[in-house]
Amino acid sequence: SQLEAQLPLALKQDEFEVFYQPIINLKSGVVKGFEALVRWNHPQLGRLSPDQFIPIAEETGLIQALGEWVLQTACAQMSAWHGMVPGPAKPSINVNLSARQFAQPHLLKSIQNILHRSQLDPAYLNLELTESCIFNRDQETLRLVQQLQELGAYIYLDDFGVGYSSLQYLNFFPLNGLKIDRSFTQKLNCHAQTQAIVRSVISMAQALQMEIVAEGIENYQQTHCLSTLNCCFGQGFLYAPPLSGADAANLLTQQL
Ligand code: G
Ligand code: G
Ligand code: MN
Ligand code: NA
Repeated sequence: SQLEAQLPLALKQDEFEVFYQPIINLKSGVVKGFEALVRWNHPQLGRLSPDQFIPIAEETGLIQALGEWVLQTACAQMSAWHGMVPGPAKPSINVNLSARQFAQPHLLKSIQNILHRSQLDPAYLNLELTESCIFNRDQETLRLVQQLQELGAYIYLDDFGVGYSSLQYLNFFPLNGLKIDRSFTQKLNCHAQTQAIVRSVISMAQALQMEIVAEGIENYQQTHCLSTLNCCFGQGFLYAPPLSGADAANLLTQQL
């Protein structure tokens, strides 16, 4: 396809941009951190969403270079923001890793280098994996998860609830957090069954000492419901869409 052919040059020509969606403490309203979400500012087609090019980048192998660029950009940005945030309440950065990226042999070394270059304290880096990243419940994959944690980073399972054997992953991998998929958040108000499922997911995550972030919060009823269910953190259009770096920095500054 046309996009496939343009992707490598787009990276060289700096056409990608990282946006930052705030992750909010639902009780206090304070920004806990941001999820980094990449966009492609295409010279003819305008701003493209990752759904339009991440799958292509995965197929062609460019995801390796693009993924490293996103990680480097997001870590350097957060490191710079930490410079302007006084005190211990520093925001964290969540970065998505695709399956192919996770499978590449130099991932650990590459993240180590990025942390070193950006001078970001690894305790503020959360890596969001999908089930497809950790589909193989084998010793090699387990070791990689542990090594990333030994670097000081935290491992989150993204889109929780939309896969098909999630509980097996929780049992096998020492995960630090769960992101509850927005399809659950969106049904919370009107659907008692969804509430029951989310309630049990949250109590299970708490028992496993995992942090929980609800995705796709669009109204206060959902926030209220999540708070009642002891979900501490969330993100969604109610609070903010993914923001440009400049807008995210403004939000942080206002909060000081
Ligand atoms: O915000 P939104 O439309 O931008 O994101 C759509 C999807 O693309 C989400 O599922 C998100 O996890 C994924 N995504 C966004 N940025 C990245 C990225 O840098 N790397 C990977 N692998 N996926 C991303
Ligand atoms: O990693 P992941 O797929 O979960 O990335 C989040 C995606 O969800 C991005 O595409 C982002 O733009 C989108 N998003 C963020 N907040 C909301 C929301 O409140 N409602 C909806 N429908 N989508 C959201
Ligand atoms: Mn995500
Ligand atoms: Na998600």
